[in-house]
Amino acid sequence: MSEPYYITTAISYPNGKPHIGHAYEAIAADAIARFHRQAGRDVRFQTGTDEHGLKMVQTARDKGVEVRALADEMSGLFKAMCDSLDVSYDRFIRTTEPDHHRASQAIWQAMADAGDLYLSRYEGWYSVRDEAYYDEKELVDGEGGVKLSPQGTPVTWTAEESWFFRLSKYQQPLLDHYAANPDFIRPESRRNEVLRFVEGGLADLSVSRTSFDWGVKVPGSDGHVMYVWVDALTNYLTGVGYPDDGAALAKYWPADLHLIGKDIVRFHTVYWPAFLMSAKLALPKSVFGHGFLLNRGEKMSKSLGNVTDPIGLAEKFGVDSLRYFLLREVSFGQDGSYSAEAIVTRVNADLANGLGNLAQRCLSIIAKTCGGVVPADTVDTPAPDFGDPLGQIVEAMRDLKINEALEAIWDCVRIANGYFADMAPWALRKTDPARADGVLYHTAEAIRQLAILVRWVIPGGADRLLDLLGQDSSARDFAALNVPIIAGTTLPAPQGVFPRLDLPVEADA
Ligand code: ME8
Repeated sequence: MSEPYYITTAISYPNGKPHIGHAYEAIAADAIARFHRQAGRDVRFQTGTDEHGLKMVQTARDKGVEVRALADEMSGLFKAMCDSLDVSYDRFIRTTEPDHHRASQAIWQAMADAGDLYLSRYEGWYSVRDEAYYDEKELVDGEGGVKLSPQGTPVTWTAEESWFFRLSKYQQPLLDHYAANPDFIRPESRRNEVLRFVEGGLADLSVSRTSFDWGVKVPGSDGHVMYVWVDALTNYLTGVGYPDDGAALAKYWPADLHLIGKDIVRFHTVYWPAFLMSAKLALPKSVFGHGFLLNRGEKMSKSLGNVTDPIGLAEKFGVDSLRYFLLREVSFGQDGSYSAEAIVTRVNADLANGLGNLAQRCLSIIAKTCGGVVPADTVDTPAPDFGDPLGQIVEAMRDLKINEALEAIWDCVRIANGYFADMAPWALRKTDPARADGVLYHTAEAIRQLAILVRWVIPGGADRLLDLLGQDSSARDFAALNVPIIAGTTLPAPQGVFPRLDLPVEADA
C-alpha cells in the first residue's frame, strides 16, 4: 500500500463570492496534492466552506435572506470555483453537514472529559470580520479614535455567559512542541511570530456563544453554540472519519499539511494543537501560512472595487494559464501581485513560446515527415541532457518552494528548445534523415518528460500534450519518467496546446 498523505486548505467563509485569494489557496493545495499523487502517495485532499458564526448571521441579516440559504448559495459558488479550476479535492466539506456536527460535539466532549472546559462570563473585544477575540493590548486606534483589531477590522465589546477552554494550560506544551518539531509552523517568519505570541502568555479562550444560535450546539448546555473556530478547525477531523471511522482516521490522521493564509496562522498553530492535545489526538505534521495576493500591489477590498472573480480570470486567460502564473510568479510563502499584463507576459513567454511552441514544431514535423509515427533513433543521436529535474523538484517541494520547482522544469524547457534549434531536424531531413529522426525521437521524449514533470501544476495542458504523444493515461506519474516513448507509436494530428494570449482591450483583471 502506498503511503497516505492528507492535505487540507482553510475552509472559506461563504458570506460572499469566492475571490482570487481563495482560488490561489485552492490551486496551490491542488498542485501539492497532485504532486504527491504523481509521486505515488495515497492522497486525501479536503477543502470546503466554514458556514457558522456571527459573520454569516450578520451578512444574511443585511441581505434579508435566511442564513442557511446564504450558505447554500455561496458554498455552491466555492465548489463551482474549485471544479472549474481543476481542483481535485476528495471531499468538499460544509460545516453544516450532520457528520461535522457530530465530530465537533465529540471533540468538545473529549476536551470536557479532560477537564479543560469551564463555564464563566466573557467580557472583551470581538471582531466579527475576523471571528476573533482580541486582548485590549492588541488593539490599534483607527480614524476618529475607533478601536480596530491588529488586522484593521472593527471590534465590538461583547459580554455574555460562555464556556472557556483552558488554553493557558497549554502554553508550555505548545512551546515544547514547536521546539521539537521545527516544521510544524512554516515558513520561518510565521513560526517566529507564533513563538513570540505564545511566549507572551496565553489567556483562556471563550469557546461558546449565547447571543445567537447559528452554530454547532454545545452538548448538554442549552443556549450555547460553539465558537465558530472550534467547529471550523474540527472539519479537518470530520473529513477523515472522526469520531466513528477509526480505520480512516488511523490512515489519514494526523494531517500532513494544513495549507492556510498568513492571517489565520494563530488559530491553526495555537488553538488547534491545544484542542487536539486536550482531546488526546495527534497534531498535524505541518501548517504552512502562504502569503496574500494583491491586485497590482494593492490589497483587494470591496470598497476599492478591485476584488477579482477568479472564474472570470480563468475564462479570460485559461485555467492552466492562471494556475501556472500564480504558482510560478509568486514566491510561495510571500505576498504576490497579479495583473492582466503580468499574466499575459508570463504565460506567453513560458507556456506559449517555451513549452507550447516546442511541442507544436516537433509534432508537426513528425506529422509531416514521419507520417505521424514516432521515428526511431537508429544512429545514436545525442539527446538533450536534463540532469535530474525530478530530484530538484522533490528537493524544492520539501519546503513547498513551488516556484523553484517550476524554475527547475523551465531550465529543462530551455535546454530542450536549445537542442531542437541547434540540431535543426528540418535541415537534417535533407542531409542526414536518420539523424533527423533521432532528433525528433529525443525531442518527443523530452516533451513527454516535461509534460509529466509539470502535470501537477497544469494538468489540463500536460494531459493534452501526453495525448498528442500517444501516452496512456496510466503512464503519467513520475515513475513513468523512466519508461521512454516507444518508436513506432502512432500519434494523433498535432494541435496547439498553449495558445498565445492577447492583453484584453480593457486591462480590467
Ligand atoms: O479565514 N490572498 O475564511 P476566509 C491569499 N473560514 N489568500 C487569501 C486572501 C488573499 N488576498 N484572502 C483570504 C477563513 N485568503 C476561515 C478559515 S479554516 C478552519 C477557517 C485566504 O474565507 C485566507 O488566508 O476568510 C484563508 O486561508 C482562506 O483564504 C479562506 O479565508
